[in-house]
This record gives sequence, structure tokens and C-alpha cells, in this order.
Amino acid sequence: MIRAAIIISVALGGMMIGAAQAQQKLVSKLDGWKVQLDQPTNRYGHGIMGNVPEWGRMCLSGPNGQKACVVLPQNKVFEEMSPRLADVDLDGTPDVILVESDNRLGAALAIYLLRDDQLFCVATPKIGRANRWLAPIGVADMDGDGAVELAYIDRPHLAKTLRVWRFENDRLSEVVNLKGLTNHRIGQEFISGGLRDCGQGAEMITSDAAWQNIMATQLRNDRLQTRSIARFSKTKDFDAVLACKN
Ligand SMILES: [Ca+2]
Ligand SMILES: [Ca+2]
Repeated sequence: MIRAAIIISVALGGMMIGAAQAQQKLVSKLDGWKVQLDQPTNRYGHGIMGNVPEWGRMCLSGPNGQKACVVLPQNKVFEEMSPRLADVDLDGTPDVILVESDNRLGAALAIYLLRDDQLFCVATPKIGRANRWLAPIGVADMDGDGAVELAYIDRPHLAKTLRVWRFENDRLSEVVNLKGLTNHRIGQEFISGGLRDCGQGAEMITSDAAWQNIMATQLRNDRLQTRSIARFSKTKDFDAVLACKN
């Protein structure tokens, strides 16, 4: 389900640390479309993602020469380690989904849609405080109602709350939330789990709050049903779950 390939490109240059950092970028691809994060920065300085920097610019490019970029103002960064491409508004072309953080108000989940050669942003409210982050789970029509939902863990180290938002008519509305789930530990350069569909609809795969169990959570009638499906002992345990082996 998650087809975007993630490439971390770092120019390794011995003593050229500054130059290497300047060339750092993150790229994801889907169906001939590409999203690239670059202009690495530490101006926000949260540092929750290990050695992954924050990013000042995002560019989306398409198979027929489409290209548009967003350069964030100094008070904002993309606090992201794997920008996602998915068709959120169901117009047939991928949109960009990523975490955007404000230096006073913390993180929001942002969707950038390409309309008339411009990137148009729809975002959740910011968490409300600096250095408060969220970790995306995935994007899909999770309940089969024809509208796309987006899910993330709000403050994976603190609130540990799964939130599901629905995108309809260019607006986001929160459908439901559930405490006691997480998908990231401080300093990890990856998010654990994601989405799977093993034939019974989309399931959000995360850890429980204590990193004891891998949990599968489904959206049904705008409510969340969660269950433990495997013990958690190491990060690779998520691979078997995502491959429908549990
Ligand atoms: Ca779209
Ligand atoms: Ca839906």
C-alpha cells in the first residue's frame, strides 16, 4: 500500500561536512511523481529525528513537466523523514503529505495539492506548543466511505494519541482519536508501523504506549477498534506484521 520509495541522499565528502549537509535531501516517488525535501536546516532545532535535519523547501514534480515548490518562512520547517505521496482529493494525481512545524506552535499535518501550477495547502491545526511533534501512520480510505482519511500519532513520546482526519471538499475534519498508541521513540530516524490491508480493510499498525505489543487499529463507523496482534521486541517485528504474517 505504501509505494513511495524513500531515498536519503547524502553527499559524503570527508572534510566537506558543510557541503554535504547542504546537498542533503529526501525524495519519495509515486507514479512518475516526485516530492523532494531540501534546504536542510536546524533553525527550529527540535532534533527529535536523530541526525535527520529539518527542511526549508519542498518541491513536487510530475511526469509531464509539472513542478512547484514551497519555501517556508524562517519560523517554519518541514519536520519530516519520509514525505508521502498519495491522492488525497481523488483527482487522479498524487498530493504531498508531510509534517510542518512552527517555532511557536509545533507540528501540524499538512497536505499540499497541485492546483493550477500552485501548491495549495490544507493542514490540521498545530499542536499548540513548540517542540511538539506528530508521526504520520498513513493515508487511505480506511473505512470504504469514499473519502480519504489521514492518521498520525499526536506527540508519540507524550500524548501517544492516534488521530484520524477525513479529507472532504478540500477540508479536514477530525473523525476520532484514541490514546495509548505510539510509533516513534526520541532520536529514531524512522517511524515504526504504518498501514496494511490484509483483506479486511485498512489497519493502522503501531505500538502500544509501552512498546510491549504491536497493535492493529481499524476505523469502523467513525470509531476505532484496536487489538494486539504480536509482541514487540525489536523494530523488525513490524515487518512481519506489515507483510500480513500476524
Ligand atoms: Ca490529488
Ligand atoms: Ca473514508
